[in-house]
Amino acid sequence: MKEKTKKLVILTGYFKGESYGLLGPQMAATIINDHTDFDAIVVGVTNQDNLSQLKTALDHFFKDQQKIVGFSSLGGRQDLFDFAGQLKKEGATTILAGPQAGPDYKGEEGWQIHPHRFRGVSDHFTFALHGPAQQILPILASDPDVEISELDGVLCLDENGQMIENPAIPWDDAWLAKVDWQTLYVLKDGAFKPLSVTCAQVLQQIGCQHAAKECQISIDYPQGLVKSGFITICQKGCSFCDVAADKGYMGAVNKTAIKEQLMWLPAGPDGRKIPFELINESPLFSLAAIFDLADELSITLSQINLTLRADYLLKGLKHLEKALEIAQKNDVRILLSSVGFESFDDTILKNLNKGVDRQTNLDAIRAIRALKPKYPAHFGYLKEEGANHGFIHPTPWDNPQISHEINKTISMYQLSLDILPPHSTPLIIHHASGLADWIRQIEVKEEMEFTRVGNTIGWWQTKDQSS
Ligand code: B12
Ligand code: SF4
Repeated sequence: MKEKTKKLVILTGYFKGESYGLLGPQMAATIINDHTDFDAIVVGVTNQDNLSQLKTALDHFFKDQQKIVGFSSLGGRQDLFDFAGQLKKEGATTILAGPQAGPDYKGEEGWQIHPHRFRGVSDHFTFALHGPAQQILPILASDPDVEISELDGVLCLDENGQMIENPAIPWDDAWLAKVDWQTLYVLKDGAFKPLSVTCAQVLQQIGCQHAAKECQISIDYPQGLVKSGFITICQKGCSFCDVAADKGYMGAVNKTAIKEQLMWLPAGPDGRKIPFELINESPLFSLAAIFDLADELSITLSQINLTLRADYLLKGLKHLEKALEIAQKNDVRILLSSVGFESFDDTILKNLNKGVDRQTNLDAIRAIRALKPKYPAHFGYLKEEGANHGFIHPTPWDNPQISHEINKTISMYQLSLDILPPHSTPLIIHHASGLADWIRQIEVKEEMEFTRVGNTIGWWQTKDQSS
């Protein structure tokens, strides 16, 4: 094969010592490698990485070529936003892509008249690309004179600094079929070194069913405000969730694409496909079908990780048992890697618009615990087995009574034993999530300002407290 002459790097946030795959960025790199004359790699950048070494590695990688650097799945990391800005200043083409690329590029709603709000990162990037990766193809295929500002999914500034925003094209299963998992690199000794992915992902659904329908919800004022009350917002799915805001629910991926994704999974040392997370918040109804596809492909699986909601778990319990029987026969492990319990208090669950109550979460835990002895080796849900279930704490609605009740539930049902993660996740309010609408309404009504922390809203601190 002819060696490719042009290069592109996609930088993403990553965790030190890990070896998981990055579905979105790696799918984008695969599409670029298969359809352009660019050689694209993904580099996972950890919090511990030295950014001047990263710069050296990029210089070395691109040599005298124009640097084209995509940024995706940054998790709000300001250091990487700033790094993009620095590269752009030095003449590189910097592209913001992946989930929430559009809102992060444009900035928070109303920032122009409310200067404390997140003003976006349009200064740091040449342009942003919102939505499916194949939209990059006309950009990379183009001659330098092509008008990028007219292409699908592009956000950029015109010569007067006005925002141009073109709608993204719809998701298309034909482009969701292949992921080359060999495209992941990390920074080591000032250069990019390939990283073998040990846990990948298979995309079975785009977005989440819970985010399919918009409805009006009421969310309580935060604790500690002199006034109390509630705010009404229009919301699809959980009020804190970026998937709900970014993708909503775009439906299931077709069988052909899923089959191809399974085929492209690398094999581990034992010849079986490496463990993968099935991306589907309601995976139990179609779980057995994954085994059928594996049979059709004559491949053997090793482990399927599931991320799901407590109510979907209860609804699909019979299907889970059926899948576990098949798993046992085939010596495959099914791991409930993350059940989104989020809280054990009804007020907090209501404000998160989780769509489940405390009792549903407890019923799901009872069901999981009852299944474990039946399939001890082939069913996992414990933290020691690699699970990390959703538990959001602290939240703006905590008060002594709620905390007391949650602690009572935790001890009564011995949740610390097998369910709760070692550390809870504090509530994070991304500026484009439903809760951001809630907090902005409070700011306007009560004439107060909450602190902004990069692209998130610091609900725990008002501006006058921080100064
Ligand atoms: C799969 C997944 C993962 C995987 C892979 C992550 C990845 N970046 O691919 C794993 C398990 C590793 C993971 C980890 C984490 N995740 Co995650 N994850 C998801 C999940 C379930 C699906 C996302 C997905 O793959 N969608 C399908 C793909 C095809 O879409 P996509 O990512 O948008 O990518 C397409 C385009 O955007 C585009 N694209 C993407 N990158 C690029 C780059 C370029 C250059 C171009 C041109 C195009 C392009 O091409 C892709 C194909 O068309 C979502 C929740 C959900 N149900 O959607 C959460 C989600 C994305 N994760 C989230 C979080 C918070 C995390 C963690 C930080 C959690 C943690 N605390 O550990 C980590 C850190 C991730 C990291 N960077 O290391 C949040 C993101 C919040 C945010 N705004 O950043 C989400 C939205 C969950 C949530 N409910 O809030 N995650
Ligand atoms: S948090 Fe989970 S269940 Fe809620 S909308 Fe997001 S993806 Fe769906």
